[in-house]
Amino acid sequence: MDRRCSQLSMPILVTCGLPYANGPCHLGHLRTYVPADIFVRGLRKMGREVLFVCGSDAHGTPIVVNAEAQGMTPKALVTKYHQHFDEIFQGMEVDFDFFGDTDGPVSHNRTREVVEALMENGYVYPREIDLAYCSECERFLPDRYVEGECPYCGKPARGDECDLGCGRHLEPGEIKNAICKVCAGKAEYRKQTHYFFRLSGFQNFLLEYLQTLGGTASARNYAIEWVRSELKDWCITRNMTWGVRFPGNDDLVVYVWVDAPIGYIAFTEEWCTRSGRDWEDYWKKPSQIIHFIGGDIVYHHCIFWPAMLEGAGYTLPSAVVASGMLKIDDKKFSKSRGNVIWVKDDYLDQRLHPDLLRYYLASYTAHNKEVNFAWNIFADKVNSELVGAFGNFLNRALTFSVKNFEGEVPEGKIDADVLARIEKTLAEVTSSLEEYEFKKAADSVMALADYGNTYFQSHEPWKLIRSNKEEAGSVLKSCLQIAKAMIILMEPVMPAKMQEAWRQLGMPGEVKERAFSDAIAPLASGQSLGTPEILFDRLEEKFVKDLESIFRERIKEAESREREKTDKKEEVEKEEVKKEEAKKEEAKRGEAKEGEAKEGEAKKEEISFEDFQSMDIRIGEIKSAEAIKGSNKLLKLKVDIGGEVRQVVAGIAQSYSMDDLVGTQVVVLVNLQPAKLFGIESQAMLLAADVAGRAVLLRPREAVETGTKVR
Ligand code: B3M
Ligand code: ZN
Repeated sequence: MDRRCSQLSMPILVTCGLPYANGPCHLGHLRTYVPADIFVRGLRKMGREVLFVCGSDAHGTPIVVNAEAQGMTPKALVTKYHQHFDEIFQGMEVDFDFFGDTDGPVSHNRTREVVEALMENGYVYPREIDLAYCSECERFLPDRYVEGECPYCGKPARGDECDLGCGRHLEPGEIKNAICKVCAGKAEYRKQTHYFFRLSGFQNFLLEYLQTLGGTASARNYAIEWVRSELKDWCITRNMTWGVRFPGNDDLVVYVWVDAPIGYIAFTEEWCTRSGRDWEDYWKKPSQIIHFIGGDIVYHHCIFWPAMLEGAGYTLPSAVVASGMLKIDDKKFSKSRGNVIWVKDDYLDQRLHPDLLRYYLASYTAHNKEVNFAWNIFADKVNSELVGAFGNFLNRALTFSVKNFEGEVPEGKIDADVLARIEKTLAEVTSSLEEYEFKKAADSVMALADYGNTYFQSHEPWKLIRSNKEEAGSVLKSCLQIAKAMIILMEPVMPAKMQEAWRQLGMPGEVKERAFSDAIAPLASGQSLGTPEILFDRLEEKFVKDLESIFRERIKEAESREREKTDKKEEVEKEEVKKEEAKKEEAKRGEAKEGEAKEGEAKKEEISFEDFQSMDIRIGEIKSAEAIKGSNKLLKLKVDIGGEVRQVVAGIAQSYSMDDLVGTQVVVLVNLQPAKLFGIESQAMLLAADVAGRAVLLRPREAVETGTKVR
């Protein structure tokens, strides 16, 4: 977090990305919520007052489509999953002060207020657009109601995103060859007036704002790059009835990505009303607003959301903390392929303790990196780290003291080295949490446990107790002090288990309420200890195998489901393959020359540095792009290479739309022999990555002067 801000006593608000109330909670969700909860608990232990809110995302077409499919109203579906998430969060000890939903009246009102403010300030304008319309169903087809082809990469796309291809956000009307999702009929395009948010007007503001944005560096850097390259205005209305009515036009609702983040404000308001506080302290005055989100919604939180807040006159977020994605068994998480762990069915209902999973998620890797989950790794971590190191130390220190010192903290002096070691850990834990380094925090408490085990082992209290009871007392008192520190410092990660350990240590009250600094407050000799018990149980092999087989069964089922689908589709696909091949043939003929360079791709001989230097590679800027008659792969481009404009023929028509290319900086091989393609001379070559036959252009990471040399 921003240290400068944390010095001042500004109100702190922490939020988590809102889960769609559209399906059960899976491990991918927890990747964001658990670390956020750890962070909040940590801040509170540093003496800061923090408000922690979240809620269900109730709107958007997936919810309506899904509700229809299940024969429910959207409201009923939302209620069902809202309750589910609420239960899971309690079960996982993710302890929001308020967990709302975006269909509540406060959310509706706040959304309308923000949109009206944007309209008054001139950031919203109407525009007539061509929208997919199904004449069979007599309706416009917003977002998930429509399927078709991505206009940029040609892959199958649905609604507002190209999820199987280039991943772009798709604006209404952009999708090609639209098909109605309800009746499967071919859609037509009809004109209708929609409302746009003038995001393009916020470029300078965002560039400046993003420089100061805290949180994970990768989120900030991605956002800066996007803002530099281009900002398109966003269509913020949809043809639906489920959602927040657009002010002044009752036939439209606002796009879900408008009202979803406004939920953060509404939930703050709802909590404030209950607690007699003023929500404006968070959203209208200087405050610290920290958003925890999944790495896939950085664009919405670092670009769209701050622009909206700025345009409507609200306080801007001070940090966006983006978590890395989750993999299962090293494979991409996928519900349809069965590669998923459901938090309720697969974890909590198996009577697994929430703290084990919290520890796994916090300590597997850095917050911005990808986490891999597998049951065997989980079991290894539990058995070696929690049972073998952490639990073992607590149990040894406690059992020995109870047995040899009448169940009390012994007389004696705490070792100065021990106190210094605890102080070091305390400093590491606080600074790691402030920097969103949850793994570092958990690791440093674990290192303290290792230190404790070594300390106990090397001081041999089982011998000392016979030769020098007083010294044995000091050793044990030091060990119990380490135990106390471990419990306090680990509480944010494993709250329930640490409370249990706290009780065993004989400490009164709740460890949750104890400040981190209490870790060095010395234990009082003579204080009664509790009854030592095993804190973490070993996960037995048989149990782990059973968990694995549940998971494998699910994958198998998904595979056979997929196979059925594929069988049906096969005929259709065969046809498509034929067409595809014909297309490729045609392209090959056109690019015989370009293809030459590709030969011998597998193995290439070493070249000298001089060989490399003989290539003149420069940064160019595309000035214009035109289709080439007879080729659906090639485009004719004019590229400025620094004071000179070259004509380039490039095989990128299927990867990019022509409008998109103009103004883009590219990497150009300038001194390649000219060649003729489709009868047109190409005087240079653009460098691109070959992604399974699709050309992905290389570009400088930031804008540089045209003509800059590449070395
Ligand atoms: N409901 C879920 C997602 O895209 C979406 C988040 C909203 S946060 C304001 O991850
Ligand atoms: Zn695409």
